[in-house]
Amino acid sequence: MELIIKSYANRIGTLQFNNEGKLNCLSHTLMDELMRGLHELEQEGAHVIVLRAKPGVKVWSAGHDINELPEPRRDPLSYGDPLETLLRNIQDCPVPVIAMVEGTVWGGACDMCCSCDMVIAAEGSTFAMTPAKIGIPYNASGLIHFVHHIGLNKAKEMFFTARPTTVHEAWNNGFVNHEVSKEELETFTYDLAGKIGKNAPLAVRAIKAQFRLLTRGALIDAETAERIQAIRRKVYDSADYAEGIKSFKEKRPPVFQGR
Ligand code: YXS
Repeated sequence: MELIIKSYANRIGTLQFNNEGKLNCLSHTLMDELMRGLHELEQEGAHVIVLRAKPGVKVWSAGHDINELPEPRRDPLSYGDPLETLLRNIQDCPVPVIAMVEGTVWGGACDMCCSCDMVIAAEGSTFAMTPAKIGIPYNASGLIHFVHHIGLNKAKEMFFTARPTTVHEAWNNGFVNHEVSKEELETFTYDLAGKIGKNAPLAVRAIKAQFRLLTRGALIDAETAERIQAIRRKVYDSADYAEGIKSFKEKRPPVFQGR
């Protein structure tokens, strides 16, 4: 693995992003390595896994690799998209996964934190959901994640404004378990991971599995699911989605026309 550094000690696995040059953006390769790392660490006997970036990063992860977003007219966040598959892999990982965050977190990387079982973030961290800046309709499972974690109004504000949420707001919203100083981030996180690692692994796994089943979101009927898909298709078929990606690549502000 090149874009992820995997390590294991005392029942705690660690997966560290290793692509600062591209701001640890979630490329298909990096996400494949993350999923492989989760599986391997669980097989090696990890009782808990920490996701992290290198100490001192300014950008923890810049989110989905925009260069790998599908061209317009294709769903950018379909069920089989590597990002969606990664999020489910984290949620379904039999052992708890902790996001240890410093720096800024963007787009799909925020949803990745949401999919983890806990988030411990250093002072000065921020979290921004930016699909509306790029012209992406997001998707039902992702939106439900945020409603569950931070409540409907805060989730709407995060998505509609696309502004970075401070770690203190995120802690207040329940998105972050602990806000700690940069100096104590690593010690605090691994102490907490150690507490989990010492508990009965079968019980911890069973409790995580029950949380996963109990929080799968409200059941929706087939017609509602189809209506959601129709609403989303109008957006990823739009000229605005094409403009969102094009403007990012041309390093200029997007000019959205509402069509
Ligand atoms: O020009 P070079 O080749 O040096 O590359 C630049 C950026 O193009 C690149 N880069 C990215 N490449 C692909 N995907 C990305 N998400 C991405 N972000 C950055 O990294 C190099 C350095 O970027 P630069 O010059 O902008 O650095 P900066 O320090 O001035 O600004 C850092 C950021 C993170 C504030 C800025 O790069 C930024 O705003 N990036 C986009 C963050 C974002 O909106 N991510 C969401 C991606 S879409 C997604 O996750 C979901 C699909 S959704 O949108 O639905 O949530």
